[in-house]
Amino acid sequence: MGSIEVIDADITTLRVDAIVNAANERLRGGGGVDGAIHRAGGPAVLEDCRRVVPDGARLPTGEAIATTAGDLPARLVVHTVGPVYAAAGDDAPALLRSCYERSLAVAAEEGCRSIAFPSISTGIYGYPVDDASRIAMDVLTAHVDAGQEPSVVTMCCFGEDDRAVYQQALEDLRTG
Ligand code: AR6
Repeated sequence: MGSIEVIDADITTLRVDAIVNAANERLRGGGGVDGAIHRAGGPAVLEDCRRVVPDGARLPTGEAIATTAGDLPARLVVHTVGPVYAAAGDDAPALLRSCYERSLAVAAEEGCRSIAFPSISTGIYGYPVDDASRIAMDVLTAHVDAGQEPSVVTMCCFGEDDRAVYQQALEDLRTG
């Protein structure tokens, strides 16, 4: 049986098979959780990012790709690119959904049994957290209910306010 947990934590501290990074299309680091992951993971993460997305290339929004986790306690990092809310328009929900789905699929290909997600797109990329939480929890509950790997799923919010929003979205789904 799988599980979903919503926690308030720094994702760089989690000892899971895969942590997901809310990256950008260039995959060269940035602010927010991306900056925290590169700082904690060290130069090996950036080096592997250069290998999987060479200079001049990009990882399309809604896609995901795995790299080493360097010095992090996780085994690997799955980088995904969330939609910039103001720019994505009507495509924003489908693109955000794709981030969660593709990250799960990449982690499964890598043999991961546990995975932790940050609140993709709701920081610098401006996605309203209420709407984002419903999409995220919809994908994650469907995945776990289908009995697929990675079966141990953590939604790792940064701050109690966000944690409460994601927890509520989970409970709303569970109670129909
Ligand atoms: N652990 C868990 N969550 C965190 C952490 C952490 N250590 N640090 C921040 N968050 P953001 P985005 C939360 O802005 O909106 C970067 O520059 C944060 O509070 O990191 O997808 C990339 O390179 C928020 O809830 O990602 C891109 O250019 C959530 O992570 C751009 O930002 C996501 O906020 C991506 O923007």
